[in-house]
Amino acid sequence: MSDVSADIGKLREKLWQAKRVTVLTGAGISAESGVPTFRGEGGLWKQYRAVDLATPEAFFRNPKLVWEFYNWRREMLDLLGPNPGHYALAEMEQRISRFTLITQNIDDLHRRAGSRNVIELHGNIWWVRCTGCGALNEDRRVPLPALPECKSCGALLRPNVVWFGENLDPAVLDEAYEALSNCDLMMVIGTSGTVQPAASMGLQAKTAGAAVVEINLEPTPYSGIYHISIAGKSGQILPQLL
Ligand code: BJW
Ligand code: ZN
Repeated sequence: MSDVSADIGKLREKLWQAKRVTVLTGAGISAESGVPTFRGEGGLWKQYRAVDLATPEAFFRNPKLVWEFYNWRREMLDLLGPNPGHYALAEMEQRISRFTLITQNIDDLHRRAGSRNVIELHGNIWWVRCTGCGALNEDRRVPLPALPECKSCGALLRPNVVWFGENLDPAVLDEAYEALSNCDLMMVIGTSGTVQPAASMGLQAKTAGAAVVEINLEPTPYSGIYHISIAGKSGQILPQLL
């Protein structure tokens, strides 16, 4: 038996014995759906500069450019769907009484796969927020106008996502910390562990006493620190846990 299959066996045992499971996902879980990641090969931040597209300063300097970037991603996501990794996590939620899924992804693919207890740390690309009155609305139009406007006050809308230098919603963060501080098992899946505060969450769960297991195609700064690190594609590994 290879190390990977032995580790999958160990994880399977921990998963079905755990009373409370928390999962943190990143762009890697959606890679097998065809959604580009940020930092790997073909990653968005290899092609585009995050400071030009994913900061509040960039948006106020050139909202049209930032909206072009998000409209392009909305068009792409509209044509893509969840993969076996998303579906396996949705199935686990059905079978494990206390199961919380924390995601950094804005793509909505976990919900589309059937996950319900989802904490979206970085927001959701299908929601827009008014820069004037703050109104928050789901808006599935593809494409949106080049500079979409608020129906109530006419001000410019922005994607309801968290850019660099912006605070995460404190209520959302509280929910995430509650889930990771009180679980027996935390799975950290498809994230490079470079963006804070999400990057520290696995370690925080470990400090609080959870077994922490990473699933990633590549090693990350945390691979040697977590209890188990499984090298491989989440869409292939997660279904084997069911
Ligand atoms: C597979 C796979 C397969 C591939 N199967 N695996 C403390 C220290 C240092 C800096 C900071 C700090 N605290 C805050 C900061 C600043 C900043 C930060 O962390 N910077 C670092 C880069 C240094 N953080 C922030 O600004 C955050 N705000 C904040 O903390 O507020 C307080 C504050 C304010 C002001 C100053 C200081 C503090 C907000 C961060 C928001 C991040 N936003 C983005 C864009 C969201 C919208 C959008 O999508 O457009 O979120 S950036 C981007 O990175 C996106 C992602 O959610 C996030 C994480 O990326 P992720 O998911 O890890 O993807 P990748 O591509 O990096 O990795 C993919 C992984 O998958 C790889 O490992 C592959 O191997 C793997 N993989 N295929 C399994 N099939
Ligand atoms: Zn408004």
